[in-house]
Amino acid sequence: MQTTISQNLFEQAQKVLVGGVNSPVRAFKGVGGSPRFIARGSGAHLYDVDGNEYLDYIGSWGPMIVGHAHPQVLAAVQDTVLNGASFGAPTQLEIKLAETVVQAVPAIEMVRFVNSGTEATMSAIRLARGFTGRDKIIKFEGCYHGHADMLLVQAGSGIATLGLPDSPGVPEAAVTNTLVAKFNNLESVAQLFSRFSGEIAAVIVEPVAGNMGLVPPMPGFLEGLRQLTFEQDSLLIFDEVMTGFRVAYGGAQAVYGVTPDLTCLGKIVGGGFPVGAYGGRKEIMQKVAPVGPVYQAGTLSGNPVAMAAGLATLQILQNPDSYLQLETMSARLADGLKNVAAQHGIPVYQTRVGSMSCLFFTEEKVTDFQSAKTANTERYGSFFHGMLERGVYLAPSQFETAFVSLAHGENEIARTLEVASKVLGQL
Ligand code: KE4
Repeated sequence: MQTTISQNLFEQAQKVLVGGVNSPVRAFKGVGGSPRFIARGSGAHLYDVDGNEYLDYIGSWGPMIVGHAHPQVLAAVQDTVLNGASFGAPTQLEIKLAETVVQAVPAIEMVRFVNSGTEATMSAIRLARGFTGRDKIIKFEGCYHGHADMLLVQAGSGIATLGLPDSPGVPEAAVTNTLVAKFNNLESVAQLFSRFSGEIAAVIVEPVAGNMGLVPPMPGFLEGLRQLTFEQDSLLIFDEVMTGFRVAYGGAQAVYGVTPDLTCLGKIVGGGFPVGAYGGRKEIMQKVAPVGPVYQAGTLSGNPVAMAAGLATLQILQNPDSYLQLETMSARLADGLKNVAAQHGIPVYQTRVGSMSCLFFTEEKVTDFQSAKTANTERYGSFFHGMLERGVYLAPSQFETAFVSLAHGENEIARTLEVASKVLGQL
């Protein structure tokens, strides 16, 4: 595969863009090699600057669930942007998308749009602290909620721990109130609640973990978090930036039947444009400025062009067959990959929830970050490059999630499995 232009662009990019990218995972550090520079996307495919075609399982890390350059989304964007890009004043489009979100997610009675998932989770935590008057929060090892200081925290040793900064530049003081528990381990959460009873404002969790590879909640885990937070007068925050409108139109809370107090959204709700959102019960949301004292603001929040892209995307997803198709194609992909790996004697652990899936190169059952880390990242890297060379673009890290879109049909899945069989046969 010829990638000369991508390589030249990568060299040029690294002179002015840190690492040549605007988000670290794109630099291929997790798998080696240099990234492909994308010229355009269409449906399930990406085309790089050297003219190579790829079947895309990143989908911009989740947003492109209806496929790239969907005509309805493009038309909505074009119609809107012709009237101007941004006004810094309210527009009707913000009401329309807000009403659509409120209608889709019963736990969201009121919503605030922001510009990224990071802003959504950062604001939801500030709101939870303002609403409860408490400072501590619980997050889970291996869950990622964006790069706000208080969430860039690694677990220390032991099961239930005080957070330690996960990045230079994050002062101890910023994470002193961040407690770290283990995903799928209610005991580790109960320990923190008994140790810091009355001090914990909220538990924030990816209801389906998508940032340590894909790790589903075990039966009872989310229900247990709901019970513990209820008993302790703490808020339960579902970070559905990745799962919102992804695993179901109503998100993971619709799949598992657990109702959080606050929900964070992103990715799909912007249809590929920079949109995040947080929302929840009216009595909580009323604490946010300008109605309440909890301050949060944003120049481009509710940007009309982004609202139009999000609205058009959700309107396509409202077609009742959408999630059936996503489910069918994703199951075919996941089951197919598992079978092909078995045929070649490669130990893998496959996970899937809706149209999110992950092929862990380990023989362990993956239920949390520790077990996810048993995966053979070298072998994943070889698999990734073998697939990329043959025109299938997977996540450039073992600890990410693969996404199927409505544009991935039978032919696309069959092609993927055919290529995977060749690549796994050579591992
Ligand atoms: P953003 O600030 O990147 O829009 O959203 C942060 C975020 C929050 N919550 C969850 C559950 C997320 O998955 C994310 C971002 N996801 C990563 C993918 N693992 C974005 C890709 C990237 O960092 O470039």
